[in-house]
Amino acid sequence: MTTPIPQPATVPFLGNAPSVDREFPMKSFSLLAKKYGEIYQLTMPGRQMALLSSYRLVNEVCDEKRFQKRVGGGLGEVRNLTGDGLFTAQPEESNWGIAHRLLMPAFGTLAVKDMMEEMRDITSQLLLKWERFGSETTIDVADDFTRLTLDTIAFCSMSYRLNSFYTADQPEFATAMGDFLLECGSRATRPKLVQSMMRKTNAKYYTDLNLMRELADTIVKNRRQNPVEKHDLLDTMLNSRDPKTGQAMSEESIAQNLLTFLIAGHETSSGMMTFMVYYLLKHPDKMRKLRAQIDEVLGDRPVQYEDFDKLTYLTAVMRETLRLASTAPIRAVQSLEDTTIANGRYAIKKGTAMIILAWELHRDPSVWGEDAEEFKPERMMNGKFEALPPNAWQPFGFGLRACIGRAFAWQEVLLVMASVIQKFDLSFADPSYNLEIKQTLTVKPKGLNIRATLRSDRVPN
Ligand code: MNH
Repeated sequence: MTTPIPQPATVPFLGNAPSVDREFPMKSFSLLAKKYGEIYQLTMPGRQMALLSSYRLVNEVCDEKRFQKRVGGGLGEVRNLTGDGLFTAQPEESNWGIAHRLLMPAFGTLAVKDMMEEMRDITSQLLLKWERFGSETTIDVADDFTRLTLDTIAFCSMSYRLNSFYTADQPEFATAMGDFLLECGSRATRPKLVQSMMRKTNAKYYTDLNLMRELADTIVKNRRQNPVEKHDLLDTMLNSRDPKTGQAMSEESIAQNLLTFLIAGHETSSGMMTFMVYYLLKHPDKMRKLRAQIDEVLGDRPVQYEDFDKLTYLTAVMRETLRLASTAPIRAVQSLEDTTIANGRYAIKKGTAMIILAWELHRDPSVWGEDAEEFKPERMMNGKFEALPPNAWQPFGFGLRACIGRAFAWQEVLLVMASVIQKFDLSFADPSYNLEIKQTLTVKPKGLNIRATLRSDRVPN
């Protein structure tokens, strides 16, 4: 006998929509999880979803023989731009396999290692800006990290300089992308009829979309006509063939994947670095410990690839930051067949959206203990990370559809954070700052302003 999945009371036409905060759905999902437990369901306009919070249920739906990625909601809207590109492809779409096989080696640790100097080029722009600003200027960290990650992925993937550090506002392309992603999230919560009547909003949505699409098309065409020596990701996509089918990627698919890298590869990493700054400023003892290790390993010289393995505490801080603050916190899978989960307890229909709440998963006391809410990088080192149960820590997703950019993001964050902490003393601009979160497709701290002062105890490099 199955038990009904708990569900808050619904209202006519809107279902459970009134229970979900439009600006910050994740907060509502977490509050509902506290009230209804490890699984509950919601009826939203046009779809039904089950939300999972406990380790045991999430681990069960990570079984790829029974469940696979679902592209719906906000991610489904992103398809208007990126189509069947890697991130937004439906499981059955063949372009996913072609791009995946062709690009996996290009995103592997060895290939990413070769991008170190390009990443350093952009990092040095951030360091110089903060140095020139001096300790009196308030820095919007999320903003500058977003400039950095967007410029880095554009430069590394297609040798294109967005030059975001040279304008007071974000460049046109970055603004278009930010607005587009925000609107994708909102579209997913609106009834179709309401959406169709929002003419101004829709016009702007497609203007933003076209601006991005045109830039990507131009870059692909230019490169086709003017080949370069450099082996960046664009070069790989233009000139390699899928080892399995022998097929090349179409120009459309290349443009869609370039845009995919820009989308998937910037907010997640910049949000991660912003949360890291927040947690370190909130825990000065951890900041001191991290600084001591960075000084010990690097002294006064710039960080090199070979140093990363020795920066064990930095690695632990990164893992712990992504545990407490997974910047891509909401993902969906669906069952391949009608089934039950939790030893036959709950019935799940084929195709129902099952939402994995990483925010809750990463706080499950059965895995993380009673101090799960606390920021403790020590739990992520000295063999403890490797000993975690499977799928317990999954900020990068899991299985076939896990993040392809993990090595890229990891190297970028190591480089940037080691350099920043080596060089600057950071402090809250407002010492009474309390964490607030801004949600788009990803999450990041809202209104986190800091000061960066060149260290007085030494002048590195
Ligand atoms: Mn990334 C998929 C998180 C950085 C490119 N990424 C995913 C998924 C998560 C994720 C979670 C799985 C989504 C799902 O199941 O629907 N990604 C992150 C995080 C960071 C990150 C937390 C940084 C921190 N990602 C990056 C970077 C790039 C990138 C950097 C590109 C350079 N990610 C992708 C792509 C996919 C993906 C592409 C889709 C892979 C696939 O489905 O084949």
